Amino acid sequence: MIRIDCAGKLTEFSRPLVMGILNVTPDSFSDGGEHFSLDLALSRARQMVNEGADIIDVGGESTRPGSQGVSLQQELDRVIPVIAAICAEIPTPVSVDTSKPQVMREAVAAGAGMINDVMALRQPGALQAAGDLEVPVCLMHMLGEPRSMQQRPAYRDVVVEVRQFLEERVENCERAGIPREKLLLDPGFCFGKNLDHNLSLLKNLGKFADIGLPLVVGMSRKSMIGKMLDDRPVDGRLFGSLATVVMALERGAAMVRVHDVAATVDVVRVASAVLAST
Ligand code: PT1
Repeated sequence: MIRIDCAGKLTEFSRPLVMGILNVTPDSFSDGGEHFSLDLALSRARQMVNEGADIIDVGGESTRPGSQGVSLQQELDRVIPVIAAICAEIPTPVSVDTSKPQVMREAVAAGAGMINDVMALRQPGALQAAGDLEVPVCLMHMLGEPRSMQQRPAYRDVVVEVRQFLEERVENCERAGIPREKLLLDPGFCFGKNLDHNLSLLKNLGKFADIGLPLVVGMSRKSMIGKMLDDRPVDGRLFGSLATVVMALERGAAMVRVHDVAATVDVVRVASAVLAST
């Protein structure tokens, strides 16, 4: 049983959750700036909910390799109206994909029920903000920063090091007054990892299970899928992405962060039926 309390939207699930990605960035890799107006963002959110999304992840700062950050004001202008509009209309929980404490605060005030931070609350003030807000937090591993993280990432043992990092961040959260029960963990596929690192993390995802916190994974349409398929462009990566979902579920993932909600919900339903059988 998976349990996540998103600011009063208590969700108990007997199967892993599907988090639908809503990028509100003009340069986003998979929606080409399509979802920039409030109306388009809202209709995309509605569509993902109709397709069975359990939670909508709203992000205004691209974190894909090579990208630059955006200013606080820019990020607020992008995500806050979208979160407010979704929360006013749709009961589905919303998470905010941000590393900035002020964005976390305003997003939760606008109705967001979860924080998804690729920096794992390492920005100054982020631990404090998340502690004050009392919503669940997804802590993700990233080596370096988006602008340069893919320049020769190196590990002695990627699985051990990512695990150590996440456990350390959990300790930091607990010391800052954020209870363990509020935390989810994500190994951060393609965040300062080469293909071998990513494959090793996926194959060994089960080694994170005994930390005892729900695992989130995001591989949807990422470069690691493209690399395994002769450099297939983004729009041809759905089937490969679904294969990674099955393998992550088999290894205990509690939540998958994806663009293609309808397809992923079918995969999750079928895979979890098999996994629940005797
Ligand atoms: C993720 C994630 C995220 N990914 C969580 N949040 C992104 N919790 C944004 C590429 O190499 O995995 N987990 N928020 C998107 N980031 C990337 C990174 C997108 C790399 C694409 C690539 O293609």
